[in-house]
Amino acid sequence: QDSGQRFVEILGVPIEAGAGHPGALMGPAALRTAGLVRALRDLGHEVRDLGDLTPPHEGEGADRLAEITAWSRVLADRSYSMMRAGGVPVFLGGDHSLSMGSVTGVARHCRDTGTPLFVLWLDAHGDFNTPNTSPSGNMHGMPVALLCGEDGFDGVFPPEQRATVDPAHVHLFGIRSLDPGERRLLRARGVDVVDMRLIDEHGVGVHMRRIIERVKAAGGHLHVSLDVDFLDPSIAPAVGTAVLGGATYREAHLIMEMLHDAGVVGSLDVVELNPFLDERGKSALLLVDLVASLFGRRIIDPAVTQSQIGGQAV
Ligand code: B3U
Ligand code: MN
Ligand code: MN
Repeated sequence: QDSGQRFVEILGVPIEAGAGHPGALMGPAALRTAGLVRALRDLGHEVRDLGDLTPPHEGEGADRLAEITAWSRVLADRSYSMMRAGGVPVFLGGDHSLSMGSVTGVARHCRDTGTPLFVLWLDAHGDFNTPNTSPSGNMHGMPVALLCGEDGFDGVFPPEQRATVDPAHVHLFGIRSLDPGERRLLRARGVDVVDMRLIDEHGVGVHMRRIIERVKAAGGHLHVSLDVDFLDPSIAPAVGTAVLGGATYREAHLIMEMLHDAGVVGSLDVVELNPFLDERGKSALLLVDLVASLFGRRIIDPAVTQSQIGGQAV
């Protein structure tokens, strides 16, 4: 599970049918332009760029649900085969509806291998709407509900292609915008929601440590899904659904560094980057730096050991 040892496979998923604003389909190109591949290679990783997934033809001109269904099926199969290949898959969005496919593929592989799957969802939003609760109808607000097996998504995957995530293994992090229906559902399903109130009171480190320890104790696979709107819009303006009060530059880097040191991350989505809304590439460049932190970039090897600060991970 150590992301420092295995090769990295990058797949662009230029989908924007799940979002309210066009532009996310340019996300993979912007992340490559910002130097994602080079940053990972400079850290000593073997990186295979698989290019972009091709839009499935069935989806074109159809309604958005049909389009996302077509993408999700193709992507889930691809994600599953990337997992079987043994690397760390990195999915570049594209809007957050892509996680319906990416995480389903990861979940199929974890089911095969008997590995407990945990999901860390870094986002301003809960993304736990269903077609019945969604105020907007936008599918990027629904992927976690689909992944947790909620009703209303019957057409997306045929039953035999479905692979769900236990809602008790989902950690939503950075949350500051929930719709009434999804808030009720999240509570009913027992999803762990680390909202901004908890982050302000305890700091991100306390909650990240708690989540990491849980995944480690279970010998689990952690899938990280990073929505650009997790970050404060002042540092990452390139997103169609910006919400004030997001993660700071330093909080975001600390999270990535802790995840790297824990060695539990087995797959990653970087989603919702809308380069049309960026300011001179600053959001794309920040995302590349965050991914680099997740894959091992650090300021200096820690000189202070764990025991010196009372047993907490350094
Ligand atoms: N919860 C709202 C807003 C939203 C969720 N995810 C994003 N926006 N990106 C909705 O439309 O479901
Ligand atoms: Mn969001
Ligand atoms: Mn999201």
